[in-house]
Amino acid sequence: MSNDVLEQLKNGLLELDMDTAVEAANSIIEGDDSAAVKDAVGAVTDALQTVGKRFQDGEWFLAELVYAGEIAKDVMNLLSPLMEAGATESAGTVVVGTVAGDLHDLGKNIFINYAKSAGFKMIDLGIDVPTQKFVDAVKEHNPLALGMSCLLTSTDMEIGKVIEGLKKQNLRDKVKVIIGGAALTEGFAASVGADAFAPDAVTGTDIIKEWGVS
Ligand code: B1M
Repeated sequence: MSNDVLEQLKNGLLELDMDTAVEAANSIIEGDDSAAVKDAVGAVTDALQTVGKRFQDGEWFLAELVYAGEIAKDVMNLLSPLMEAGATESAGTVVVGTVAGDLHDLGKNIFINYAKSAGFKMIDLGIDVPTQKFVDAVKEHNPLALGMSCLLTSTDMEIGKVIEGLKKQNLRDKVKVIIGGAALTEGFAASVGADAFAPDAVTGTDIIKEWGVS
């Protein structure tokens, strides 16, 4: 795959040109190369960093943020089947969701796809997931790990609430907790009693792989 296609993909997002982005994603898919798909996911992530910066700086407004998110979602939906292509037997079950009040799901979905490709059975609770739904899913599925994604500083306290909810139901010792998303840090994870913070989906998958073998 040439760097031109990755540039085309990034430009599609940064120029809010859905056709260009989808065309680039399709030409990556035709190559049927999982390394190229990883590069493409990296290109989408880079472009979204720039989108976030433009929004933060007041250069772009909500409509542009929303449309860039839609383009990214369509592109990720095209790339996802190739990310899962390596999946074999189940390495364990992981329940994942985006915390209450938060509607961001692109990063969570990337983590889900990488973990699936490593053989994990992923139970996706979706976005805006209330505490009780996380706790009920842990009770129901008895997973190796519970994953929470959070991109807003205004919703990061939801993670502590879920961990407290697990404790109240005597479930905390039965499940590892991994968290990720732009609003979080390793220090935050330690402060709320999560077992790990994943700065990206690949690291997150490596962490749950370690838990799976220990
Ligand atoms: Co929003 N948004 N957004 N947004 N948005 C951010 C997060 C923001 C940083 C932009 C900014 O101002 N610079 C800012 C948050 C500021 C803050 O809280 N400090 C922000 C804001 C303010 C908002 C709104 C409040 C805007 C408004 O309405 N005024 C609103 C909130 C809505 C809500 O959730 N209640 C809002 C809405 C949206 C859209 C819906 C338009 C759209 C989301 C579309 C979607 O997800 N379907 C959107 C987008 C696209 C962004 C940015 C530009 C990109 C986010 C993204 O998808 N990044 C974002 C700017 C930024 O992040 N720099 C921004 C790419 C993605 C791959 O990265 O999710 O970090 P990320 O995931 C990474 C890792 O973090 C990790 O792996 C992924 C890949 O390696 N990871 C995990 C994530 N979760 C993980 C879980 C794991 C493991 C790893 O285990 C469980």
